[in-house]
Amino acid sequence: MPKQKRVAAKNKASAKKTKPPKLGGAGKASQKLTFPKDFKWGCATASYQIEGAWDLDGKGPSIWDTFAHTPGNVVDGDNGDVVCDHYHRMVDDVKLMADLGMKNYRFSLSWPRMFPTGDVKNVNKKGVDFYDRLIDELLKNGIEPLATLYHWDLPQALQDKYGGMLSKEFVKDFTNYSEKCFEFFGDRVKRWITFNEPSCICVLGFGLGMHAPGRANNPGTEVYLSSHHLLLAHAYSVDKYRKKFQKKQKGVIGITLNAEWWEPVSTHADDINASLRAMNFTLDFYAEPIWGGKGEYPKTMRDAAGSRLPAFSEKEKKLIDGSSDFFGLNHYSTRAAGRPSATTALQCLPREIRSLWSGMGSAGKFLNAIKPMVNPFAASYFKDMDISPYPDPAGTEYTTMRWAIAPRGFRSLLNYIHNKYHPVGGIIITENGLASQEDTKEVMEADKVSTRIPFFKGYLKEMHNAINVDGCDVRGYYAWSFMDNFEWSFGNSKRFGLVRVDYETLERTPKPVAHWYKGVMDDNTLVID
Ligand code: GBH
Repeated sequence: MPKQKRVAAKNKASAKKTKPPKLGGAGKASQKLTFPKDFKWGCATASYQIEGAWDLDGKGPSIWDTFAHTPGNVVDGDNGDVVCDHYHRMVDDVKLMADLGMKNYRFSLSWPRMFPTGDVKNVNKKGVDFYDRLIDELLKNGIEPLATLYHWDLPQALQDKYGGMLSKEFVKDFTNYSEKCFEFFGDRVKRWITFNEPSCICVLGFGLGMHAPGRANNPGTEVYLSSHHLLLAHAYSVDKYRKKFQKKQKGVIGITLNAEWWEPVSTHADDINASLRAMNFTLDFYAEPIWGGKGEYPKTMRDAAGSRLPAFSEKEKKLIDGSSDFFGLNHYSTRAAGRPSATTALQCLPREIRSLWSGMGSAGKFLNAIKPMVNPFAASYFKDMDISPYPDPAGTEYTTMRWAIAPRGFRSLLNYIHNKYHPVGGIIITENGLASQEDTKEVMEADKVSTRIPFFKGYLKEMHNAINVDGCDVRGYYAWSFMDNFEWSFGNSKRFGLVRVDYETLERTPKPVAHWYKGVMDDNTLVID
């Protein structure tokens, strides 16, 4: 049998053997896991993924409009032109949120909707008005807003003008933009996030070219340069808030980082070091400057990248050190890491191909994206990291993104962050969730037996363990996402919502998981039966 077929047959056989994880058994008393008092429960979305109205009422184009409008970048040629049309359905959406028991809602502000050219001197009144109405509507419905200033939709004008985040000019423009937002909305918004997921922005946008602005040309420098400017923009913006607004507005401001948990594939020191390097290059890259106490990048990264990784000046170090009132964390999955090995990297290729390729739209794009990972000659962020992914343990289950379902990894990650950084203000989970296939009404009705509710049960249970057993300071949880939406380069093909969106009729239908989640939020308690 050719090797490929053998592997496929083996996968099929092992898929048959593995049953869905049992969370307790019949006859066992159900377990009630209560969360800390004042725990913040809610859900999250982002502007480009739900709003639509991409060119209405004076909005300027963002780099995601440009990226999605370029053929070959997004699966099925999908884009955010209309998606959920939240821009026109906002009042009903907020009402539905309230009906589903949401007390907290994380959304993002679209910079080019309010400032079409990116420049704060040129304000689009109608764009500001939309967010004014959204915030008022939320408060009217007893929902506390958490606003993200940047969830990936940079004004295209700033990309054109100076290369966006590749230029230090970005720092000033972002700080000015954020200042306007504090001014406009800070009387009502008491929780702010500067950037959503620096690692995705810079690694996918400037390393793999899989996200806007779609660059993969110089992954050995541009990932670092864009990250550096992003962190500076974050620090200056927080400084602005603290000095000019915080006392009066009495809010908090922080940043959201994304991280997988990288589990060492063996107890061999080389593998343990490799898994730590993976944590350094993904999470600590952005966490250490902010919470590490010195305003510096991880030593492993400085050693590996040398002068390609810019250094902070003494003044900048002071500014960035401690520049977050809480630790925002987005978490989705766990992976195995070990010492570099061409063999295991190849073994993992089927998984990378499935998840990466289906997100790349075209073969040419995909090849372009894996070049920086596999080219042994060119300097790259990936080469600097110097690890290999290893295959997941047999029997691992996956979401439809091909991300492993591994709740224990969530607990490990929370412990890692808590023990390494002890963040003031605690950790807030600003995203966690899954895509699962729900293309038909029948499948949706069967959600109780699909992966969705068990996924949340598993992850919430491990979060509870991290809090109650391990003593981690976790203060909130926002499920991703309120409704199905535009999943970036995967387009509308992946459904992350608690609420189903029919993209033909734009009808919203809460999935069974939404009703289940309401129970958890209402009682501040997770029941495992
Ligand atoms: C977030 O990013 C975004 O903030 C949000 O907009 C998006 O819709 C949502 O998540 C869902 O994707 O193949 O096992 O190595 C997600 C960040 C980075 C999480 C890559 C999963 C790969 C997992 N993702 N990561 S794995």
